[in-house]
Amino acid sequence: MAETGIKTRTRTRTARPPLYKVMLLNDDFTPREFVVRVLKAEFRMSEDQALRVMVTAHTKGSCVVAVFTREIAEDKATRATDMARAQGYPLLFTTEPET
Ligand code: TYC
Repeated sequence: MAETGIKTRTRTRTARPPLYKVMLLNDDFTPREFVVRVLKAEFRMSEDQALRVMVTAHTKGSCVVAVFTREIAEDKATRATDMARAQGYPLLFTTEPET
């Protein structure tokens, strides 16, 4: 075959893993200060960030806390929810795929 002198190359990019949102759900029983404490402890938020997320969930029903790969999102949601269960609060963190 004739040499064209044109070189074609295919560059393979490593696929990024799908991301999952950790959601904070509102409830009528968990104290606001406790929600803030959990957000700071499990998601390394500042007082300011934690307050903002807590108030958003409180007024809108839910709030995105953070985005991670699936395993980390599920792990953090479970740990944060367990922290509340240990104190007898119904506070709930869930995960969902980012669209
Ligand atoms: N609604 C709760 C209260 O009035 C506080 C709260 C905020 C609970 C956010 C959960 O995700 C939540 N004590």
